[in-house]
Amino acid sequence: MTNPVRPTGSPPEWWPRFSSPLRSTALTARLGLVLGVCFGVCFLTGLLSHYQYQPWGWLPTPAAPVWGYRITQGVHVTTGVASLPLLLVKLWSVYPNLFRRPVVRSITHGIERASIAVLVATALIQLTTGFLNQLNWYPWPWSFVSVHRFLGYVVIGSILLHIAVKLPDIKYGLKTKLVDGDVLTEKPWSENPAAYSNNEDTHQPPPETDAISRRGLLTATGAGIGLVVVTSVGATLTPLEPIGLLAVRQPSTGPQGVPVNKTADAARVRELAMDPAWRLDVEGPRPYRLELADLDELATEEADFPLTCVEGWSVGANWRGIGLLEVVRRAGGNADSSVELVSLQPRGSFIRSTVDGPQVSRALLATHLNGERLNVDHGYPLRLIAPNRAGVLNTKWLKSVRIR
Ligand SMILES: Nc1nc2c(c(=O)[nH]1)N[C@H]1C(S)=C(S)[C@@H](COP(=O)(O)O)O[C@H]1N2
Ligand SMILES: [Mo]
Repeated sequence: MTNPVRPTGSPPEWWPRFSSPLRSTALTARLGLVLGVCFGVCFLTGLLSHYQYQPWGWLPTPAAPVWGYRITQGVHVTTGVASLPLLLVKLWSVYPNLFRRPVVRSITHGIERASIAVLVATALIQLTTGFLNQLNWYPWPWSFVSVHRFLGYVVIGSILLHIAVKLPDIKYGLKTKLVDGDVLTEKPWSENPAAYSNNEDTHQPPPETDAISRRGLLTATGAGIGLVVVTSVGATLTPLEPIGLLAVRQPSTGPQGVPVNKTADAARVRELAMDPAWRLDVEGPRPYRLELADLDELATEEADFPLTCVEGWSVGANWRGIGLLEVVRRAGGNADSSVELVSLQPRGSFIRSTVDGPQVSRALLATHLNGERLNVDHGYPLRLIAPNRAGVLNTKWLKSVRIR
């Protein structure tokens, strides 16, 4: 059997340094397959959750299922996190190719190399910035959402190109069967050197090393992925919370069993929110105001809507409040109105949001969370909570409702 990845360039003298018996087309192809699936799922759920975050005007986000955003964003963040160790191991499995000379052997080969450079660079930036975002850390000056979305298209585009270019190698690598004991290659090197594509230049068997075994490598890769996933997913799956080392927001860290991203103090809104003279201005064809004393009487609707942050954490929660539609109707609007909600918070990116379409009929202006009056950090005296909606769009500490 000929190996289509057999390199044509001659290896440098020190090439044998890279002769790890673990690197093979079979290993790289399998890692690539798993990584490709992870990236694909991550991309699709990313598109969906971006749509839920910034829907097109003519197709507002549905209100059902109420946990929709929890699933799309949860899967997006989890597959993204799992991709990071996988990508590192995959790069390790091929990086000796960086040292092949000449660097560019033909125009097509040059294009292929350039496309891999774009793929590796954008994938690494995408995964690390996404990971830092999940840790609620934004140490860069650009707008995360637009850059992340743009890079998503670039990464997926270059993956498709990469698959097309490497198809013969991928087919060859995946054809190599698993045999018990030796996980990835049918035969030892001496019987089938072609399977060890990166070593064949030396025409010597791989050196005896006491390095990690192939099975050990796979176990370590799996364990690495398991570790980051399991320690992050505690942000979504409550039973895993105690081991959520990478889950920065956990239910038990916030009042009323719900995490808080921005406290009333951090938002400089505490005084305004606690003011007994608080009023909600409802602006529309028939404007009116609600006072604190009106809220208790009106807040009779209950709903179980999860709260899902774009950073990936989420919790199920029970809310009580006033139906948004009722508030809108009293001011002369209806279920087709576009409703803008504005916060008392003086400054910040998330001080207003708009509810459109099916969510208008299901959203609540909440006064209670998990059976208690809202804690000021959760938006006392009144906050928006809507089904199938990103956390950032559930504006806290409301001051006005505008029907447009
Ligand atoms: N006014 C205002 N509302 C806000 C925010 C904010 O910073 N200011 N943060 C949003 C974000 S990012 C999330 S995830 C949810 C979190 O709600 P919680 O603090 O009650 O958990 O509130 C949203 N509402
Ligand atoms: Mo958030």
